[in-house]
Amino acid sequence: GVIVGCLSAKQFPENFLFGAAGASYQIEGGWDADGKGLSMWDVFAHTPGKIKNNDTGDVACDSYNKYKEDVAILKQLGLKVYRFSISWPRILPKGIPTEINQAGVDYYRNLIKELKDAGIEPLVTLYHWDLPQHLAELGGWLNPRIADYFGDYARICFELFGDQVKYWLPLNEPGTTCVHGYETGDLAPGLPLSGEGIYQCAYVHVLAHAKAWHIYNDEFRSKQGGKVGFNNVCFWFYPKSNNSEDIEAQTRAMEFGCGLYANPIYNGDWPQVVIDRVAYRSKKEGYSFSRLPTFTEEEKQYINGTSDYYGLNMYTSYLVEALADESFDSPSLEQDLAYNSTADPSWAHSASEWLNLDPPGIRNVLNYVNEKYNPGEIVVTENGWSDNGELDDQGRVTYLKGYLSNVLDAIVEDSINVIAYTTWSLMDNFEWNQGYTQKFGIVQVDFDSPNRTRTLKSSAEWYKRVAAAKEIVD
Ligand code: GBH
Repeated sequence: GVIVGCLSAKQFPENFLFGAAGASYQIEGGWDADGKGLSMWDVFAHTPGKIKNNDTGDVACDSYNKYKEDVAILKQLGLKVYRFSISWPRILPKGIPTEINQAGVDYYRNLIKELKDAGIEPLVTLYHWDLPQHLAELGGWLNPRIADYFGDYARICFELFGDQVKYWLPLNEPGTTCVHGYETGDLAPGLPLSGEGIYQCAYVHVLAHAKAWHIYNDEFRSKQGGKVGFNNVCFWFYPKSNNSEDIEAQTRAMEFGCGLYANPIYNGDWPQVVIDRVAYRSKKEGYSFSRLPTFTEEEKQYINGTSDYYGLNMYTSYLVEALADESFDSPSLEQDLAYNSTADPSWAHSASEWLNLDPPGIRNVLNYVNEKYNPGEIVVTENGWSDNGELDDQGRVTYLKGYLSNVLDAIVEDSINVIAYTTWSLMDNFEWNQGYTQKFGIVQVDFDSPNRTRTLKSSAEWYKRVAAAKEIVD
């Protein structure tokens, strides 16, 4: 027959959810309001010299008071999902279940109600780095008992909010905490335990995630019917040349980055490449054991298959070039990795040193994750661009257009089941050790004004049209 009409552009699926993301410490403020306990980020940011300009999240975007404005903006943009995180010490001031802070519970119940009334699905992260300080002092992510504390906290959140929440993510980016909190020490809790902290931290995160999933699965799934996903940051790495050393370096980069956390959850153990590499170097360094902890058979059973969807954080790509082993006198992740990573000179730069523009990278990662872990559903839970905060943010529009087109191609051409996308970030916010110097929002926040005035940027206007049309618009 004759096809009438014009060629239609590729469309996102009818029920695809467009949204935006944020995290408690980065936006809420109210750091000591109404009974909230201290988190390790309060302590870290209050320590002079840790954060650019000694900025803190004490007030941040003041979303503790202004959440209704945030929801109104999401609604105005026609967004259908909001990813936010719960501050553990706002619910449990010491992190332990003996005392529940009712004001904190009310805050999140009100936020969720506001979202639902606006037709917006809450996607809730239980932990986006603001560990109760009391638990940090008990050893934080080096202490396997934190998994038990996390389980108690997760259960309380499922009980308090699970009637309204269908998408959960227990942990945000274990990899970032383990590398920057426990290897280099430039993020909280600031422990430069080179070569050792990272693996113990990864081990405890995997156990904690699995515990939260099992608690939901055993005690809540049948009555609440939600999903508990695994969140992980996976960047894309290209080998710098076609020689076998660089191709092996690419494998190491993917397996020590993405795989270290995802493989235990989806395949029940660390990636073999990581097991072999850390064992080899540990032995040469004189250890009688590997710096990488071993999962018992029981733990392997317990952690395997503990994710209902994959929450992917993806921002950027690198080229990797293999380095040869030189010395064995100081354990470090850097030497375990044994590669140099650089950006291709043709990629545009953001305001963040680590973040460059390579749109095909996200399609590569979606294919990699889909083949390797077969996660069923994928939500892109973070993806975004930093600049200096200008309202006419054409760099961000270019970035989002490129990355979203590649997400669409992954859906349409590669048949990958991506069901939602929450851009990072709804608003400019506290960018961890960079303070307020790097802006990721599609909405500008005036940090000089006590009102923390919110103003839509060009990217927000553009994203609104994408969400309405369910296709990439100019
Ligand atoms: C995400 O991490 C976080 O989940 C989110 O809270 C954050 O605001 C957002 O990205 C933007 O940064 O100091 O040069 O060694 C993304 C992964 C890992 C990227 C740590 C920055 C530090 C680079 N991040 N990395 S560097």
